[in-house]
Amino acid sequence: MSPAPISRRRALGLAGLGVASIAAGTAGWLATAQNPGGPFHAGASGEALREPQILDARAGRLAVALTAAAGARLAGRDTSALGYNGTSPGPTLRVRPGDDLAVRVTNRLDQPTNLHTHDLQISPLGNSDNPFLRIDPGASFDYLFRIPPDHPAGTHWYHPHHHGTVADQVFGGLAGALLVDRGPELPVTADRVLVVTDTTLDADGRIAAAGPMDRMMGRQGELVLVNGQHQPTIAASTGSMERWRIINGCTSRVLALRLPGQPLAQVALDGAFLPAPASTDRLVLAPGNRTDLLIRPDTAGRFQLTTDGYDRGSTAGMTGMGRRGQTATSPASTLATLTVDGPPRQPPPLPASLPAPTPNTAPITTRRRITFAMGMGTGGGMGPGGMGFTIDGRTFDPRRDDQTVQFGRTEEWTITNLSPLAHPFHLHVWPFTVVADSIGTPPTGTHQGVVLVPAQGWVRLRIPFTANPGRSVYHCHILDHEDAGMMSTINVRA
Ligand SMILES: [Cu+2]
Repeated sequence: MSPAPISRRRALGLAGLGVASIAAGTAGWLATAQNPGGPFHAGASGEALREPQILDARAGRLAVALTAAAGARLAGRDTSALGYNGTSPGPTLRVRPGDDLAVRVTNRLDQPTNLHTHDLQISPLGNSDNPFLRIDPGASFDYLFRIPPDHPAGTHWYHPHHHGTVADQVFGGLAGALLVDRGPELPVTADRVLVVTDTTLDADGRIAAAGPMDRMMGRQGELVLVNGQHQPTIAASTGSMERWRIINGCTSRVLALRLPGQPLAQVALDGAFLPAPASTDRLVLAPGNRTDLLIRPDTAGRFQLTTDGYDRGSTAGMTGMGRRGQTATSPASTLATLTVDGPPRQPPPLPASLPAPTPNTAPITTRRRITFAMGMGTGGGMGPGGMGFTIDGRTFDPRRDDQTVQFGRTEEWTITNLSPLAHPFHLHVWPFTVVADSIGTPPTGTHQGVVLVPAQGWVRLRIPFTANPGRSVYHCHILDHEDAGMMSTINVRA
């Protein structure tokens, strides 16, 4: 196969967001008026959900080679999307607390890449989860991720994190699940990984290039995929209890999950158990967030896992953007169908409690204010479409320390968003608890790694810096914004 270099991909000129994707029946026919290369025809919809290959640690170690290259099967067709070892998502890496995870990343792309183990609580230094590393085209790099023995069990993911190429590579298909597993913690009949990604392909299976408006608003794909499949089917029996680990691996799309006819019992968020299952009928996941759900069907039927439309804000009223501006809605979409067979049967009860991390109650030693902003022609350099994306008035400079933190302390950060778009805040390596926000979201009772900061709103976080000293980053997880400079450095000094 001859990989299609990204730089030579045909620009498809997608006209901003809200490009409608029309799925007709189960054939998965997708159309867009703006796609001069013709619509992409999904090769298969409704086929049984497949899981990425699971690579398991043995005797305390998992050594894997991941080659990032063009060429992956998506929506039942061979495409020139990007994959790890030829698949998108890449293999699921499963380790236990205390294990060593050794990953040799080989870059067969035509631009630099690297690897981020999203929300693993490990060192950000050296050849560990170091976002400042760069793997050039043709080169390989050996990572060693040492999982601490007291690391919580949970659902994480991995993806590239080289500043400037992250959105292209994740939208291209580079992502995979990374599970820390202590063994059977929940009495489930099935334990599934659902990696949700989105992308846009032309008739020839090439990834659409993003235009300035896509980069400004955060690109969203016309195709929403689960484990690289278009609207797959998940078969279950009555009386079962399944664990679904759902990863929002989309570049910018917010998922507002629903499964009408089945309550969603959330048991974990971002790789950390809640204190007890929380039942809901709609669950919002920003890009980078994960949730673990228990699904307990008691009668036969077909149930659609969908995402509602989600309003991420708009640029209306911003200087230079016109009165109507551009809206940034994540469109509604069907992700998968659950088919349940069997006579009516009661599933096992939900667990009464869950092994949530012990809440941090240390006194707050430092309070910081962090401000996200975007503006036309304002400070911090010019991003896509002339829009600047800043944190505290500046764009990313890897040489500068933006926050210096004393190791061992617990801090309170208030993230204020002056812009009319919601931005997901992500801090590497050090999970936080959301104490409060501007829209009154109830506390989750556990820690997390990504939180959506409401448009013109704020969130307040408690962050223990009690493990893993070193230098890393925090940023907007709309990956186009991160690439435009909405990222800062943090140095946690022992
Ligand atoms: Cu952003």
